[in-house]
Amino acid sequence: MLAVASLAALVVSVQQVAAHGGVLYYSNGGNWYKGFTPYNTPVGQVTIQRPWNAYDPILDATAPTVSCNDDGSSLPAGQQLTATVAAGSSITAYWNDPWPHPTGPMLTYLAQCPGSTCTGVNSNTLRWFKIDEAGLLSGTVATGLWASGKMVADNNTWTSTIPASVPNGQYLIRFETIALHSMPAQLYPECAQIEIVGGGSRAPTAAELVTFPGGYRNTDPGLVVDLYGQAAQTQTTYIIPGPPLYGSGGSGGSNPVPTTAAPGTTAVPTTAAPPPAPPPAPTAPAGTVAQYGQCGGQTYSGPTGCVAPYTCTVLNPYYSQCL
Ligand SMILES: *[C@@H]1O[C@H](CO)[C@@H](O)[C@H](O)[C@H]1NC(C)=O
Ligand SMILES: [Cu+2]
Repeated sequence: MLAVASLAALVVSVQQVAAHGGVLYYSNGGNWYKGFTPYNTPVGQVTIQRPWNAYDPILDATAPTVSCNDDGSSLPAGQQLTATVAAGSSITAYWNDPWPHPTGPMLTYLAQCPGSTCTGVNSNTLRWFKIDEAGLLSGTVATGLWASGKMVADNNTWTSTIPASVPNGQYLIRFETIALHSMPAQLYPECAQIEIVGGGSRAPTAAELVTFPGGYRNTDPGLVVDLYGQAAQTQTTYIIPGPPLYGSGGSGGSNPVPTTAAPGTTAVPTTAAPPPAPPPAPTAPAGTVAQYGQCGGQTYSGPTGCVAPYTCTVLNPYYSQCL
């Protein structure tokens, strides 16, 4: 009887493994780091990764767990390690093999911790900036090559470079893949602790920083993609969710990224004492929507007219945008 019960439990756990997963290892500069082992007690686990307890996706992009998975709090000091990582070097995250979801973006974020260690720091209190992003690499939304498809092809790994300009310090690095094969989108974030050395002096700007939760809305165009609808057959653009890329003004990928700050936000200079905040930009007349603003969609009830010269463009049934 006992053997039968154990077998049933094993079958359930194997099915979970087959359906979803997360980051199991990291590598950087020739060093190999084993991640946390979910479904196991944290007792005795020693790793740079923040603990996470299930292979399940996060389906609410505003959930507290969106920062570092469920629940992402650190191991006790002594068990929670921090990898030393050189600015300018690349760091690779290894998802379980095979990663089952080849349709969606890949994103990598950093958040600096106050004080001398990230151990014990609540990831929900940090401000994150995006150092890497890739979405639809080629083809159409329905049948094209997605960044997560490339991740699967590359031995279920994604490699991001720590920008050389990032200041030294204690950071959480947050690798994320988002799977779009069903709605709501499935978010798979995972965090690890790193100390960046040999870095630069460009702090992220205010416009580049977000909190998690806070960085995404469930209505973000990149989270409400219908892969199976009519529009996806011909659509070749995909808007990656989250803030503008650190140090950007543009993206390295094929995705349109706003090159101007969102209305009402102002990039803060990184050096010198801040001058008094400039007066807010004049608000658009009622009933008009600024560039990149939402102007339509199935559950949308706001204004639908765009500020000249932009036109309201249907990106999918759930989201139209002034472009
Ligand atoms: C592929 O990933 C596995 C971990 O999933 C790792 O052990 C192996 O070394 C990787 N292979 C290559 C060629 O990098
Ligand atoms: Cu899954």
